[in-house]
Amino acid sequence: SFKESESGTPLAAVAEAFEELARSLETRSEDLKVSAFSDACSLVSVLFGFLGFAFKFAEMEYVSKVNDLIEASKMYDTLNNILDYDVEHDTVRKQGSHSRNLRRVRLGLDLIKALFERFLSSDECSLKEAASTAYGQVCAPFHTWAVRKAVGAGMCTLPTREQLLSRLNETEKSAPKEMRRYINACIPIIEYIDNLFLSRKISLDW
Ligand code: 1PZ
Repeated sequence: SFKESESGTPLAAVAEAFEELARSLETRSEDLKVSAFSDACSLVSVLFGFLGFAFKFAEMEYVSKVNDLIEASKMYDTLNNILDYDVEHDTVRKQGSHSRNLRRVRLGLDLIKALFERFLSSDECSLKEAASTAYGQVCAPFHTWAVRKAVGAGMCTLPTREQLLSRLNETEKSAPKEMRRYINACIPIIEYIDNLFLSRKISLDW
């Protein structure tokens, strides 16, 4: 269950966590630690609770990938170490590998970023529209037909924009600020993760 941070809302807590991660990347220009990264990612899963029962499966899928990275943090210090291991063993794209799960979690972060961007682009935009567009852009290209169909059906069960905001303890006035904080913090983090693959000549078309 969600523990309220001093800043109050779940969205603010998520924004805070990713800002801290982005800062560690920027100021110490350090390799991202597996533990710091997976901790921030696990915080995101609180948002699923506000989307309703149909997204239980998406939540389990996301959480299992994040938990795998938390598990990996016991053996690997940095995300670079994970990639090094999988490159050496030719398991980067192998189902269940830490590198593959990192790639999946990164898609989840990007999905939320795209959703917030849609959400901010106009207050006419319903949650269902915003989520469908974001999913189509970010995740659908990498998902099977069956998964895309299931997600499409689930979209119809999403709460309304107003319901979501009220469940998140936000308003049309307060939410945009937190969403922007998350979007801005995520940009360098997503870029950093993509570079872990690209710098090793691994394409991102999977
Ligand atoms: C607020 C967000 C509303 C938008 C809702 C969009 C729902 C996305 C539903 C994703 C369903 C994932 C179904 C399973 C997909 C798997 O086939 C793939 C590949 O797994 P592998 O073969 O590597 O084991 N798994 C994924 O792509 C992981 C997807 C994680 C994305 C979760 C969304 C995170 C959104 C968080 C919202 C709070």
